[in-house]
Amino acid sequence: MSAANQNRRRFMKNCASLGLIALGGCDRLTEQRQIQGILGSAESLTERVQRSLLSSDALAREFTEADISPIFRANGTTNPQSLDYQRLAASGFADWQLQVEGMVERRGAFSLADLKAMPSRTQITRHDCVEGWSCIGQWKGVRLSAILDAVRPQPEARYVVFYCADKLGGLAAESYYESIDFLDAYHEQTILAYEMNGQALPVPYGAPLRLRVERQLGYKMAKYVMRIELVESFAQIAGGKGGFWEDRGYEWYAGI
Ligand SMILES: Nc1nc2c(c(=O)[nH]1)N[C@H]1C(S)=C(S)[C@@H](COP(=O)(O)O)O[C@H]1N2
Ligand SMILES: [Mo]
Repeated sequence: MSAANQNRRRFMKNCASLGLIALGGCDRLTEQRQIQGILGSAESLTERVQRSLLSSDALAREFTEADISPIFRANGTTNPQSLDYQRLAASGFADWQLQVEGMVERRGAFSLADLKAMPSRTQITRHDCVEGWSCIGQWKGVRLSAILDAVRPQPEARYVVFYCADKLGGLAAESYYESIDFLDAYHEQTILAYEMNGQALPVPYGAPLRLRVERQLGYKMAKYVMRIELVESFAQIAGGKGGFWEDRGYEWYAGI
């Protein structure tokens, strides 16, 4: 599918979720040459459409327990190979700590027990992978906003970067990483999950801690999060595009 078609498809999906299809607005819009040009060229169209039309606190759809997928597909890395990770996993992550640093007033290091004592949220949501499959699961985790409140972002900080324990299939020298902006970071459904379907988060799904940022595609949801850094720009990190897959051509804003 061409980039223009992909953008158009995503635009239509956005319109559907905004209820615009019923008004015929999207079809008519996309028939106009000028608009098609914009759809084809502007990578950040989705971001601009969503950010201008949706309120920043709009919730992703939530489901019921009956909707939970009997088998949730595990994708990408399913068991990080590094000795450090293997050692942490062997002791049930008792010695693991989440490091939070960068543009913060007060650096933080949080054990799993620390995180579990902080404000949490439980949600049943649909995970959409860019490869075209979806699964519904229940996630419980610490609200990212609670972590940010604890470390106090400096005023210049613009992005939250998540560094993971895995190097995806030996594909790259650098570890998997992702980034989101503060609109998503403070969103009610943005959590660092330590439980899935009522149990401690299993290794294939990102133990001990994985990001859920429910209004975006699966590749944003960093698993095996070890360290968080607050930055003003991600231009100097790895390939400079804000994420492992972004450095390989995926869009940074993966809104659905
Ligand atoms: N650290 C890490 N996070 C990752 C990946 C990965 O390979 N490594 N894959 C991403 C992709 S493409 C998807 S679809 C989801 C898969 O999450 P799941 O295994 O819980 O289905 O994790 C995302 N986060
Ligand atoms: Mo994915």
